Amino acid sequence: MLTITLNRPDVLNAFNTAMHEGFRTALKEARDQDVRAVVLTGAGRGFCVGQDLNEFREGADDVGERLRKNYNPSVLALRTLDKPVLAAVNGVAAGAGLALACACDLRLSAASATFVPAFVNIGLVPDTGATYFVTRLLGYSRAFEWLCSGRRLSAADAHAWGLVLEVVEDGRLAERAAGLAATLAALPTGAIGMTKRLLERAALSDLAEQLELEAQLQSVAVGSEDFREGVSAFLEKREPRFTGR
Ligand code: T3D
Repeated sequence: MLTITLNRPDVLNAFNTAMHEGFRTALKEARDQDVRAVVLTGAGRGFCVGQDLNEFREGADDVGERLRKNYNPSVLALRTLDKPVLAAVNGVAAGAGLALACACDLRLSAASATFVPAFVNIGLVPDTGATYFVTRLLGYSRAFEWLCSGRRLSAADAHAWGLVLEVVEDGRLAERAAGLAATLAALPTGAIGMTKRLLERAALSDLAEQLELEAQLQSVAVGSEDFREGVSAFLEKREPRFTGR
């Protein structure tokens, strides 16, 4: 299991150039086959508040290019990791930080954490995939209301909306996230990665295409050591020991 900690606590882990570089490096490490689950969290009292607005003091240069160069490759790298990815939202998640939390497969939230779209509050449109992820997680109507109001959502409300899986007492978030990540890491990682691909395609495919992709990926899964182990364990009436191979 790998924990990626966004670490600029003085500014609630807002992204500057150095943090983009560190995040890219960590996401490369996360691709290692021996890493079977990833936790994304923040240092200090925030999760991540997106772009460091101090970088706009001198005016905004080509923001589209900055997104293409920094946020977009990272969110694609995060979203396409073929293993479970868990956001442990320890504090406020805003702007691109909210989008990154939503790009993860699951979200655990500290009780005091909050969720703020933020973009509209400074006259921007949502980016870093926020429109893609929030619409898929919440549906159009809630996505529209929330992204266009920019209002702060409590952890309890985020849970009621289905945005977060669990709300955890503040001091226990890291422990709970590590426990859940360990459980996820013990699953047949190849099958989990392919399930992610299928879920991603499901919103875009017609039934015939989806059935075909399921058949293709099942042929891959059936060739794995984890499939052999799963069947053996079932027949021998014991717990399986999956290796992710
Ligand atoms: O060019 C590109 O790359 C474009 C990409 C854009 C992607 C984006 O993410 S755009 C959205 C950027 N983010 C925001 O607009 C969020 C701005 N922050 C806030 O609205 C609030 O701070 C929060 C709702 C997130 C949290 O509120 P609160 O009351 O819990 O904390 P606070 O007191 O406002 O903030 C604490 C400190 O963090 C404070 O510094 P100080 O006064 O203690 O020295 C604050 O200035 C700093 N901070 C918070 N957000 C940012 C930030 N500093 C720099 N950049 C921030 N985004």
